[in-house]
Amino acid sequence: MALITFVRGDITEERVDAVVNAANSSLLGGGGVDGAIHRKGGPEILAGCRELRASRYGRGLPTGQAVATTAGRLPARWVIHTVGPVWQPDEDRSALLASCYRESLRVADGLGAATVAFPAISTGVYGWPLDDGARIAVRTVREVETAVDEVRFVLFDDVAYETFVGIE
Ligand code: AR6
Repeated sequence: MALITFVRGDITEERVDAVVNAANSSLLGGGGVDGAIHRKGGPEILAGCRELRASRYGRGLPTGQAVATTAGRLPARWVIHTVGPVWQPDEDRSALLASCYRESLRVADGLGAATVAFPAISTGVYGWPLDDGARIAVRTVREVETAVDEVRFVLFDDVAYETFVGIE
Protein backbone atom coordinates (compact mmCIF):
# COMPACT_ATOMS: atom_id res chain seq x y z
CA MET A 1 0.00 0.00 0.00
CA ALA A 2 1.28 3.45 -0.89
CA LEU A 3 1.66 6.34 1.55
CA ILE A 4 -0.97 8.93 0.63
CA THR A 5 -0.05 12.61 0.97
CA PHE A 6 -1.82 15.86 0.11
CA VAL A 7 -0.37 19.16 -1.02
CA ARG A 8 -1.83 22.42 -2.27
CA GLY A 9 -0.21 23.52 -5.50
CA ASP A 10 0.37 23.30 -9.21
CA ILE A 11 0.93 19.71 -10.30
CA THR A 12 3.39 20.77 -13.02
CA GLU A 13 5.87 21.78 -10.30
CA GLU A 14 5.91 18.48 -8.42
CA ARG A 15 9.16 16.53 -8.33
CA VAL A 16 7.88 13.01 -8.67
CA ASP A 17 8.53 10.07 -10.96
CA ALA A 18 5.14 10.33 -12.64
CA VAL A 19 2.56 13.09 -12.95
CA VAL A 20 -0.98 12.05 -13.86
CA ASN A 21 -2.74 14.17 -16.46
CA ALA A 22 -6.52 14.66 -16.47
CA ALA A 23 -6.61 14.37 -20.26
CA ASN A 24 -9.32 13.81 -22.84
CA SER A 25 -9.64 10.92 -25.28
CA SER A 26 -7.91 12.80 -28.10
CA LEU A 27 -4.68 12.98 -26.04
CA LEU A 28 -3.94 16.14 -28.01
CA GLY A 29 -4.28 18.66 -25.19
CA GLY A 30 -6.93 20.88 -23.65
CA GLY A 31 -7.42 23.24 -20.71
CA GLY A 32 -6.98 22.81 -16.96
CA VAL A 33 -4.29 20.37 -15.83
CA ASP A 34 -3.87 19.11 -19.38
CA GLY A 35 -3.15 22.58 -20.76
CA ALA A 36 -0.72 23.33 -17.93
CA ILE A 37 1.19 20.05 -18.41
CA HIS A 38 1.62 20.52 -22.16
CA ARG A 39 2.56 24.21 -21.77
CA LYS A 40 5.17 23.57 -19.15
CA GLY A 41 6.38 20.16 -20.35
CA GLY A 42 6.89 21.30 -23.93
CA PRO A 43 6.37 19.66 -27.33
CA GLU A 44 7.93 16.27 -26.45
CA ILE A 45 4.78 15.34 -24.56
CA LEU A 46 2.51 16.15 -27.49
CA ALA A 47 4.86 14.24 -29.80
CA GLY A 48 4.51 11.21 -27.51
CA CYS A 49 0.74 11.57 -27.55
CA ARG A 50 0.67 11.80 -31.34
CA GLU A 51 2.68 8.59 -31.55
CA LEU A 52 0.14 6.85 -29.35
CA ARG A 53 -2.67 8.11 -31.60
CA ALA A 54 -0.77 6.79 -34.63
CA SER A 55 -0.31 3.35 -33.05
CA ARG A 56 -2.20 1.77 -30.12
CA TYR A 57 -4.84 4.44 -29.68
CA GLY A 58 -5.93 5.35 -33.18
CA ARG A 59 -9.44 6.05 -31.91
CA GLY A 60 -8.26 7.82 -28.79
CA LEU A 61 -7.74 6.73 -25.19
CA PRO A 62 -10.98 5.32 -23.76
CA THR A 63 -12.43 6.82 -20.57
CA GLY A 64 -11.06 5.13 -17.44
CA GLN A 65 -7.83 3.96 -19.09
CA ALA A 66 -4.27 5.29 -18.73
CA VAL A 67 -1.10 5.47 -20.80
CA ALA A 68 2.35 7.02 -20.27
CA THR A 69 4.56 9.36 -22.26
CA THR A 70 7.74 11.26 -21.47
CA ALA A 71 7.32 14.23 -19.11
CA GLY A 72 9.36 16.47 -21.41
CA ARG A 73 10.66 19.43 -19.43
CA LEU A 74 8.57 18.80 -16.31
CA PRO A 75 10.51 17.85 -13.17
CA ALA A 76 9.18 14.32 -13.52
CA ARG A 77 10.11 11.32 -15.66
CA TRP A 78 6.74 10.41 -17.06
CA VAL A 79 3.27 11.79 -17.62
CA ILE A 80 0.51 9.23 -17.22
CA HIS A 81 -2.49 10.38 -19.22
CA THR A 82 -5.89 9.21 -18.08
CA VAL A 83 -9.37 10.19 -19.22
CA GLY A 84 -11.89 10.87 -16.50
CA PRO A 85 -15.63 10.54 -17.09
CA VAL A 86 -17.74 13.65 -17.68
CA TRP A 87 -20.18 14.06 -14.76
CA GLN A 88 -23.68 12.89 -15.66
CA PRO A 89 -26.35 13.61 -13.05
CA ASP A 90 -28.59 10.80 -14.31
CA GLU A 91 -25.97 8.08 -14.68
CA ASP A 92 -23.50 6.61 -12.17
CA ARG A 93 -20.10 6.75 -13.79
CA SER A 94 -18.14 6.31 -10.52
CA ALA A 95 -16.58 3.04 -11.64
CA LEU A 96 -14.92 4.85 -14.55
CA LEU A 97 -13.51 7.52 -12.25
CA ALA A 98 -12.16 4.86 -9.87
CA SER A 99 -10.69 3.10 -12.88
CA CYS A 100 -8.63 6.20 -13.76
CA TYR A 101 -6.83 6.01 -10.41
CA ARG A 102 -6.42 2.23 -10.53
CA GLU A 103 -5.21 2.11 -14.13
CA SER A 104 -2.82 5.04 -13.63
CA LEU A 105 -1.22 3.18 -10.73
CA ARG A 106 -1.02 0.02 -12.81
CA VAL A 107 0.84 1.97 -15.50
CA ALA A 108 3.05 3.52 -12.78
CA ASP A 109 3.90 0.03 -11.54
CA GLY A 110 4.83 -1.00 -15.06
CA LEU A 111 7.20 1.95 -15.29
CA GLY A 112 8.72 1.32 -11.88
CA ALA A 113 7.62 4.73 -10.58
CA ALA A 114 8.03 5.18 -6.83
CA THR A 115 6.25 8.54 -6.51
CA VAL A 116 3.10 9.57 -8.37
CA ALA A 117 1.22 12.88 -8.29
CA PHE A 118 -2.51 12.97 -9.06
CA PRO A 119 -4.82 15.91 -9.69
CA ALA A 120 -8.51 15.74 -8.74
CA ILE A 121 -9.54 14.01 -11.96
CA SER A 122 -12.88 15.07 -13.53
CA THR A 123 -13.58 17.78 -10.91
CA GLY A 124 -12.83 20.72 -13.24
CA VAL A 125 -14.04 21.01 -16.83
CA TYR A 126 -15.73 17.59 -16.53
CA GLY A 127 -17.97 18.84 -13.72
CA TRP A 128 -17.69 16.06 -11.14
CA PRO A 129 -18.77 17.30 -7.65
CA LEU A 130 -15.61 17.82 -5.62
CA ASP A 131 -16.74 15.92 -2.50
CA ASP A 132 -17.65 12.82 -4.42
CA GLY A 133 -14.62 13.02 -6.70
CA ALA A 134 -12.36 13.29 -3.65
CA ARG A 135 -14.02 10.34 -1.92
CA ILE A 136 -13.63 8.12 -4.98
CA ALA A 137 -10.01 9.23 -5.45
CA VAL A 138 -8.83 8.64 -1.90
CA ARG A 139 -10.77 5.44 -1.27
CA THR A 140 -9.70 3.89 -4.57
CA VAL A 141 -6.04 4.66 -3.98
CA ARG A 142 -6.26 3.26 -0.43
CA GLU A 143 -7.54 -0.04 -1.78
CA VAL A 144 -5.16 -0.50 -4.71
CA GLU A 145 -2.29 -2.91 -4.47
CA THR A 146 0.72 -1.11 -5.88
CA ALA A 147 4.49 -0.99 -5.60
CA VAL A 148 4.35 2.84 -5.65
CA ASP A 149 5.74 4.26 -2.37
CA GLU A 150 3.93 7.60 -2.34
CA VAL A 151 0.74 8.80 -3.99
CA ARG A 152 0.57 12.57 -3.71
CA PHE A 153 -2.71 14.35 -4.36
CA VAL A 154 -1.95 17.83 -5.66
CA LEU A 155 -4.89 20.14 -5.13
CA PHE A 156 -5.12 23.49 -6.83
CA ASP A 157 -6.98 25.49 -4.17
CA ASP A 158 -7.81 25.50 -0.46
CA VAL A 159 -11.29 24.08 -0.92
CA ALA A 160 -10.05 21.09 -2.89
CA TYR A 161 -7.18 20.57 -0.43
CA GLU A 162 -9.46 20.65 2.64
CA THR A 163 -11.94 18.35 0.93
CA PHE A 164 -9.32 15.73 0.11
CA VAL A 165 -7.68 15.90 3.53
CA GLY A 166 -11.07 15.43 5.18
CA ILE A 167 -11.98 12.18 3.41
CA GLU A 168 -12.41 9.33 5.90
N1 AR6 B 1 -2.38 21.62 -10.88
C1 AR6 B 1 -3.22 20.92 -10.08
N2 AR6 B 1 -4.56 20.94 -10.22
C2 AR6 B 1 -5.07 21.70 -11.22
C3 AR6 B 1 -4.25 22.45 -12.11
C4 AR6 B 1 -2.84 22.39 -11.90
N3 AR6 B 1 -1.98 23.07 -12.68
N4 AR6 B 1 -5.06 23.10 -13.00
C5 AR6 B 1 -6.33 22.75 -12.69
N5 AR6 B 1 -6.34 21.92 -11.61
P1 AR6 B 1 -9.43 19.75 -15.16
P2 AR6 B 1 -11.13 17.40 -15.77
C6 AR6 B 1 -7.49 21.27 -10.93
O1 AR6 B 1 -10.43 20.67 -15.76
O2 AR6 B 1 -12.24 17.94 -14.94
C7 AR6 B 1 -9.13 19.49 -20.14
O3 AR6 B 1 -9.52 20.40 -21.13
C8 AR6 B 1 -8.86 21.83 -11.18
O4 AR6 B 1 -9.13 22.88 -10.26
O5 AR6 B 1 -8.00 19.97 -15.45
O6 AR6 B 1 -10.75 15.96 -15.63
C9 AR6 B 1 -8.84 18.11 -20.71
O7 AR6 B 1 -8.25 18.18 -21.98
C10 AR6 B 1 -9.75 20.63 -10.93
O8 AR6 B 1 -10.03 20.47 -9.54
O9 AR6 B 1 -9.73 18.21 -15.56
C11 AR6 B 1 -10.20 17.50 -20.75
O10 AR6 B 1 -10.90 17.89 -21.92
C12 AR6 B 1 -8.88 19.43 -11.34
O11 AR6 B 1 -7.56 19.95 -11.45
C13 AR6 B 1 -10.89 18.08 -19.53
O12 AR6 B 1 -10.21 19.30 -19.25
C14 AR6 B 1 -9.27 18.80 -12.67
O13 AR6 B 1 -9.67 19.81 -13.59
C15 AR6 B 1 -10.74 17.18 -18.33
O14 AR6 B 1 -11.51 17.71 -17.27
